[in-house]
Amino acid sequence: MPDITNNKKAFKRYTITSALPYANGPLHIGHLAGVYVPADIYARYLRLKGEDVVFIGGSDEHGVPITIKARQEQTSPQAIVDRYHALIRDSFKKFGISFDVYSRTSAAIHHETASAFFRKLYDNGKFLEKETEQYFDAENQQFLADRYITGHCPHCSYDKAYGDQCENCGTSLSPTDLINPRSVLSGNKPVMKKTRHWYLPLDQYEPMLRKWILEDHKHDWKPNVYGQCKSWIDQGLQARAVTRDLDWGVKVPVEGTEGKVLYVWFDAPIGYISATREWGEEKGIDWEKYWKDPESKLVHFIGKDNIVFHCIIFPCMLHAEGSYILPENVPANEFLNLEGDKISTSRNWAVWLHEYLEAFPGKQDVLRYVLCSAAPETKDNDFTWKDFQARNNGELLAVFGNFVNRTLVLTHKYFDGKVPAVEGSPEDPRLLESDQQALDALAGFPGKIMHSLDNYRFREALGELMNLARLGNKYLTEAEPWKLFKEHPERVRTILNVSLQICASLAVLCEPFLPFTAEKLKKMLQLEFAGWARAGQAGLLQPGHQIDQPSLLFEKIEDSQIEQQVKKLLNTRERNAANEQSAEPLKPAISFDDFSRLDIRVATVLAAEKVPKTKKLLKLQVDTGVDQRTLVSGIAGVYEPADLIGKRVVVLANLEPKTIKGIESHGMVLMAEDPEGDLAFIAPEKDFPDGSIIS
Ligand code: B3M
Ligand code: ZN
Repeated sequence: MPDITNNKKAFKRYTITSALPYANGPLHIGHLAGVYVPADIYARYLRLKGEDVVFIGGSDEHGVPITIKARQEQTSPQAIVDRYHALIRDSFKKFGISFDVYSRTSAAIHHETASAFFRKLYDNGKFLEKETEQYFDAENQQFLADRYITGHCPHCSYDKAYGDQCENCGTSLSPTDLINPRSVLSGNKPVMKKTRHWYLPLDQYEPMLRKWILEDHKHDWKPNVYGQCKSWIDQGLQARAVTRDLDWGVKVPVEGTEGKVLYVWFDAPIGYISATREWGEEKGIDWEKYWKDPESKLVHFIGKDNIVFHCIIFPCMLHAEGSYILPENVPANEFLNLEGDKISTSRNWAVWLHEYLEAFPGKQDVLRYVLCSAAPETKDNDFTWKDFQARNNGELLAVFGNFVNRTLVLTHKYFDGKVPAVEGSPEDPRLLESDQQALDALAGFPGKIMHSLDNYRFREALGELMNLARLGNKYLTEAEPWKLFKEHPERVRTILNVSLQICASLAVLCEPFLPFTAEKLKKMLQLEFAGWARAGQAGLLQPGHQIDQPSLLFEKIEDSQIEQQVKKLLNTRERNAANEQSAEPLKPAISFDDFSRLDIRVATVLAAEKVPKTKKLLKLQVDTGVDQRTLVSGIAGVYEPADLIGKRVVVLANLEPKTIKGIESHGMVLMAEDPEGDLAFIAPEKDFPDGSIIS
């Protein structure tokens, strides 16, 4: 991993953004691990150092996934985003993600900001205007952008690739790349229709990107991020459409463009700017310098699927606008898997944050800890409940919690909760070598943790924090003050003073990672504000300082609690397996009108015979209550003709007649089919007269 602390440029302030989650579903552990825990650690760390920081978050409320969800639930996009924006914001708050502002892209200030941004580029001739043919759903009278169209992926043949991306192989696509394209709205084959759009000519920015990324950031960007950018640039960049024919989004601010909005990936990153503006205007702070002053450091926290948008497209937009700085770093993470499988919303393969809190109330820091320890920083990583339990019981509880608790309990036991002074008798040195070693090691920790954090190595930083707790635990265990009090009370004073200094530094240094624990521990130690600079020093707690009664920082997580979670996932896995085996995917929604055009009724089989020279077909004579008619049905393999006479069936009576093997078939007998292809007639539960309507 690159090390950027050696050629560190000094910055006056920090603008930290975290990807804006789509407001079309709740948050899960993958979101936290990949983006928000690292971003929050970074923001808290910088604040603790006294830096000027704005930490930006918000909901991404435009885009096709949201309108599709609204359609599925037969409600408005606004209702969908209102619901999830509230849920998401609440989860972030509960997990201590310390945004300075959490905004949303349906806010008026965002529409205004994004619109002005587009308009400036438009007025300065930064776009190409092109008329092209695009897929159109004739039945729904709608252009099929992005996720409104699906088909086979040209790279991996996955049959549910979208018009903007294949979720199986990760390739980004355009609708015309899809093989056998279908409208998500109607299931129909789309037609081509002319439309006019604006494009950002990325190819024109290639020299700028080459210099800025491939040269200037060769050594400080993560290899996965740098590598993706290099491959994009080397493949040759193309103009990208930044508008869409949709009615949900930021309207294109150009006359005569009704029915067109900004592409969601054009407006969403501007959401970072709108949110900063909202924050600045509310607080009376000059927000623009956070985006325009070269002494501001802009850092984007994102997942790996967003790299191209944050490293190539958005920087081109910012550059084209002309007054903005570019990101200094984009420490994108890989993905977090769950118990060996890819996290998936549609398959409910996830640990949802709101459900976690129901199962483990008050244990936000435990999840933050585990997710940071297992963060997918350099490769995809796996979350397992066993690991979760082991890290809580074996690390947080057995090391951190145990050390702090023993120190505080002993301080109360021997010294009524007053910090003892380091003391010695004239013939004793005040500090033994072991004490001095512990204090020296303590002094080195803030620097080590800082070095890791400055390089976005959050796992490593957390590992160092735990090493400090380990140091304390070992020191206390080996010093055995409980055996010394009677004969050498002055040793006990020294040992507990040293242990308390370690506790105090832990309280300061753990704050970015474990904010709730830090707060509790500071309260127990009655430690008033102490910034990063004081950590590691032996004088954080002065002799005579009164500390509070200790309470446990962490609790044991029992096997039964873990088994419950594992069982829940096993159930999901079973359900998914059953669904994947048996159920065909749902067909696109139809209107009630569509349905009511079907004439389906109860009928009785009057006669049945095999259709000559076929294996499967039977010719049936049925009474539909309104007429007697002939129809042909493919059930000879399942039913013997003789067994069918008098059988109750259900018939689609207004299907247009069709000639099959020379016989005119008037309608269709409805049947159920299981995954193995076995067939069975369906019929009303009660003995209803022929002609009864099914509706
Ligand atoms: N909403 C995509 C995502 O959640 C998108 C991020 C926008 S960041 C400007 O993966
Ligand atoms: Zn694919």
